Amino acid sequence: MGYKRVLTVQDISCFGQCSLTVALPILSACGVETCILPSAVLSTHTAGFSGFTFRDLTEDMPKILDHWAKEGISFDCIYTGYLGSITQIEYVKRMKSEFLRDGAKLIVDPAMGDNGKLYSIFDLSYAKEMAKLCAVADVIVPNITEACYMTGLEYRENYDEAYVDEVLHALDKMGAKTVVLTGISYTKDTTGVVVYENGTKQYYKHAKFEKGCHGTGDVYSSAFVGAYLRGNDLFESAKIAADYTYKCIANTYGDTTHWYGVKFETAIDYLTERLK
Ligand code: PXL
Repeated sequence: MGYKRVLTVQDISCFGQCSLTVALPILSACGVETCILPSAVLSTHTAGFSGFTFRDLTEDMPKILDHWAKEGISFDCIYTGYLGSITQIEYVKRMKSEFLRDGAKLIVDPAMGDNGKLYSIFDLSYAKEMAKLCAVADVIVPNITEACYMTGLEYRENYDEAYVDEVLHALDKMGAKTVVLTGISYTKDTTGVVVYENGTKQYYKHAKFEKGCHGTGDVYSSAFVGAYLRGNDLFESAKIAADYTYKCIANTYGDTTHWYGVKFETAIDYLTERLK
């Protein structure tokens, strides 16, 4: 497969182990050249902290893109996460048309909500625009909350396979042909990921911790993109990312002082070993 170059676009939460402070080290550990475009700089992430600062970097984006265009810079993959504004969604579309090499992929984690709610800075109009971006992406990595906000489907906490089929059908109708749907749990003790590709679906499940941890969506997506760029197929990449994320949670669980993120560094050796 050779040495790949990825651009990841998401925020810098200076404290809190999410978005770029997770994606950059994980992708680098996967052996992928990792370029970044910060969407915003926050003092902390927004889930559980109050009074955080938020520097929106929307205005810098076109200038950075203009410079890259002049330099002839291009990527094997663009992977987007938490964006700072609706305008940035438009800039990601520009990135797709100008900076992807032949055969390169746009992978979008819509990163805007969890547990049936949008994160504090987002609203329905953002979700609507995100749906349009997901419609033109090669692969999307939503959770059920994000899928529901994008498709207008009712969010359910408890569901069966028929409901997940409905979600996949709605995403397909929206234009998303390849979906890695995370956090799919049919029993109290298990959770997993559904990979939907060319109209068929595969499910990988593993043991579930009683409580969710913050930042696991970003850990999962980063490991998924890293494994995929290392030449694994979609389902194998989804499994590697699930097993890695599980270990990160296991290494954090029970430490009540570490409520804001997961200790993803403690399992990096497991991830690199899996990719050998
Ligand atoms: O992990 C998703 C995420 C990323 N960035 C910021 C966040 C969150 C989730 O709350 O607040 C700033």
